[in-house]
Formats: sequence, structure tokens, C-alpha cells
Amino acid sequence: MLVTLQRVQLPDDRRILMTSDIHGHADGLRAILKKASFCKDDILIIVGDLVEKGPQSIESVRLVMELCREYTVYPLMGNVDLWRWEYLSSDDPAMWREMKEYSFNAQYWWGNSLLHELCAELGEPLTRETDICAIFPRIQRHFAKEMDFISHLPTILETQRHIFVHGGVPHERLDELVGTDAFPILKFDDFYKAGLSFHKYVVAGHWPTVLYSKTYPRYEPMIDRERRIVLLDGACGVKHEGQLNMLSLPSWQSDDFTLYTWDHLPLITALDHQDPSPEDEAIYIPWNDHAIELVKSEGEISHILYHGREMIVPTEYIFDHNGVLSCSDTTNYVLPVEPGDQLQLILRLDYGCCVKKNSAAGWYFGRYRMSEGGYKDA
Ligand SMILES: [Mn+2]
Repeated sequence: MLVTLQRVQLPDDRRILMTSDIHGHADGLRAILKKASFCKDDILIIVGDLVEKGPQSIESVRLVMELCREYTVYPLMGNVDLWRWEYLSSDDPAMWREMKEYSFNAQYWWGNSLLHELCAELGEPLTRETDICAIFPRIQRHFAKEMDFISHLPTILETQRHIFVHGGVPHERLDELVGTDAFPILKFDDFYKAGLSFHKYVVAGHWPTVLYSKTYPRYEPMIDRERRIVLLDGACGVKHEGQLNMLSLPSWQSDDFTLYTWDHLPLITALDHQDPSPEDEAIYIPWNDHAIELVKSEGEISHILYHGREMIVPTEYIFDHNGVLSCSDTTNYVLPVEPGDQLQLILRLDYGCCVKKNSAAGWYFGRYRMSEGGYKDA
């Protein structure tokens, strides 16, 4: 697929909402739009990756199609959307078999896949025994509208002050990019690290912002006003503790961003005060650098070495990655907490809780009340 560019003059004084990487979370998109009081006067920009990872891939596509009919919405292509469409529109049985294989991997990691959803809707749950050559033409007929919608999503949206693109752009001469291969634009990994600066704000998704956390993990968008880069991806669907991020501007002329977030984690109310640990002692283990050494396990917690520094992690987060002992995303950071704070519960241990507060993850050792109203001493 080749790069397409959509240029739009946004009307003045209308709120601009931007989000990305919904990844099969239609309920999350509905909830975050409600939080933002989304209405007909608003302009919604969805910066790609509607499908895979979450449990509602096809519903997410249909929701966005419906939103496009009723509201002012500009959806963009994501690399995963394109990737899925390339398979789904293919006439090559080898591609169909490849997608089937991928879908079992996806199911292993995330519990779902787009293909599982499509087959289920046709009343033929996907199993190892599924005759993919029999079902694929039926999928192509039944989901023709949704596939057509995905195939027409533009790669880049340019407005008066913003450039929206799922992965990133190498420069602002957008006309030069039109007609080139869309893949490197959609899957511009680690776009921020490329060190680029722009005149217009480039608003991208794709690469979870948490991977740029230097101390403790933070899932909110990154806004670099100097380099004019805005990154939206809160790792929704990619990580259990990830979130859907939405930024709003009162109008396209404004730089005054407001953040809305959604995740599926249960809410707890903190009952105790907790002082934070020093930020310069905080360690974050991201999933792209997760090799560890085990010092000792003590039941539900383990002492490990990460780049030579000792920290405590939940034992259940330790896993073998192709023979390398590794640890899932975690941190030793102790969050600042006040009684009455609303926290999102990531993991509950007798030792303490892994929680999120204002998009930052860390430990909380105090007492709390579950949203159901029960009490527990930590
Ligand atoms: Mn992506």
C-alpha cells in the first residue's frame, strides 16, 4: 500500500480530540468519548490501529464506521490495520494459513485475535482443525464492508497546525511521501528516538510512551513542544496495565492539551498516606529490555538484579524468554499516595499492590477499599 495524504482545513473554535491504538477496545473508546463528553461540535482524530490484541477488533472497526457517519471523525491507518487488511484481502491460501498460525500466537499472548472473532461471527469457531480455505472466502464476503473501510483509511492527515500519522514521518515535505511505501511510515518504530523536529505538531501513536520512561513507568502521552511531537500510545491492549489516551484541544489554534484516559483495571481508594521513594532510585523494566538475574525468591516476591541493580518484583512476573530469564514490565518505584486517592489496581499481593495513579505505575503498601466496598490491610 502507498502513502495517501488527506489535507483538511479544520473549522475554528471546535474542540479537537485525538486518540490512537485502540487495539480491539471498542468499550474503551466508547468510555473515553463519554469521559470527554464527545459531541457533534467536536472533531475526532483516530491515529490508527483499531484491531488486534483486545477482544473487540471487529466491533472497534464498526464503532469507528458508525462514528464517521454521525460525527466529524478522521480515522487513519495503523500498521496493524494494514497488515490485517493485506491478509484478509489476499487471494493466496498461503497467506490465509499464515494468518491462521499468527492468530493462535495472538490468542496465546492476548487471549484474542481478529480472525478468531471473524470466524466466531460466522458461527465457525477457529480451531487448529478449521479448513481455512473453506472459511476465508466466506470471511471476505461477510466482512467486505469493514475491509473496504480499512483499506481506504489514509496514511497521513495534515491540518493547519498538525500532522497526524500512526508511526511517524521522516520530514514535513509530505507531498514527497505520497505514493511511497506506507509501511515505514505506519511502522516507524521508536519515532521519538529519531531525534527529529518539526514546524507543525506531528501527532503519532504506535510506540508506547511508557518505553520512554526514564525512572518509573508512565503511560500518559508525551508532548514535546520544542520538537513539536505528540505521542499518544498508552499501550492499550499491549500491556495489562496499559491505557487508552485521548488528548483534546479547545481548538486547532490552541496548545492547551487536556488528557482523558481509560483502562480496564479495577479502581481502589487509598486509605493511607505513603511517601514516594526517591525518583533517582526508581528502576523500570520495559518489555524491550527485560533480562534479569534472580537473587532469591521468597514466595510471591523475588529479589532480582536488573542491569546490576537489585530490586523486588512479583515472582509471577518472572518468565523464561528463549532461555533468558526475564521479568515483565515492572518497577521498584513507590508512588506518592494520599488517603482518598483513586488508584487502578494492577496486581494485588500480600507484600503490597502494583497500582497506577495518574497514569504512573508503582507500589502502594497501604490499606485500601475496593470499589465493591470491602476492606483489606496490606
Ligand atoms: Mn502500531
